[in-house]
Amino acid sequence: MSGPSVSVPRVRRAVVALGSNLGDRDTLLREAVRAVDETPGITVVAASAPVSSTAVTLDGLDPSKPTYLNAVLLADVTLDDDALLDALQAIEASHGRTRDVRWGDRTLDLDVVALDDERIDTERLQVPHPRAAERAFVLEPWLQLDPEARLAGAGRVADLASRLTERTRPVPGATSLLDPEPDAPSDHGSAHDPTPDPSPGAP
Ligand code: A4P
Ligand code: MG
Repeated sequence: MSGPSVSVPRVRRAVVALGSNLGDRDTLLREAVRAVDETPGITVVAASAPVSSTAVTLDGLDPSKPTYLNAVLLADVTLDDDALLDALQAIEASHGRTRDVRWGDRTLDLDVVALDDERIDTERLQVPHPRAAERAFVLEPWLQLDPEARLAGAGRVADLASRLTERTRPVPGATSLLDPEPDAPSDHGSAHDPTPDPSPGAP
């Protein structure tokens, strides 16, 4: 006779993209990484440093909009798809996220970029994220964490990033979002960077 069955939850590796262009962006991203890690069923294993990127709107790149900080985290997840999305949306909501305009300004966006090499296409969730392959602000911070990363159905992340004309910009002195917040006053808390936004494609 067999003993009681014990179900061990399957662990999936998630790639989650973070974005913020309103409020104290650096603090929002750091708090978001902590909140994701504190979620039962999610363990953050790595987080990139934030990078700066020009806002992409439905009309294209728009340097007149507040500049984004973007980052990527890697996490081990035992939640199912709906529970993962619910958890990320609850963290967005508790950090002031409102949904008014599609691709509009936001305090916090958390997108599932990849879940292992799965392809998911439901009403609520598309994975890989349908626009990840064309976004430097997703691919470049991901490459910080895993230079050999691959995106399901699209190939090497390094190859995808090298084909883009759009580039992100490093944030001076920025370190992994898992590191303690720097003590020194930072100038990257404001979405209006003191340095002018270079034209798209500028180094
Ligand atoms: N949804 C489907 N698939 C996913 C997924 N893989 N991850 C659904 C997360 N959500 C997913 O998302 C709308 C719906 O998408 C959700 O209800 C969920 O069921 P949302 O967060 O409410 O709205 P959104 O983020 O504006 O939508 P969307 O179309 O995913 O936006 P994108 O493509 O992520 O673009 N410019 C810069 N520089 N940096 C940015 O981070 N982000 C955006 C948002 C636009 N411009 C940007 C940036
Ligand atoms: Mg989103």
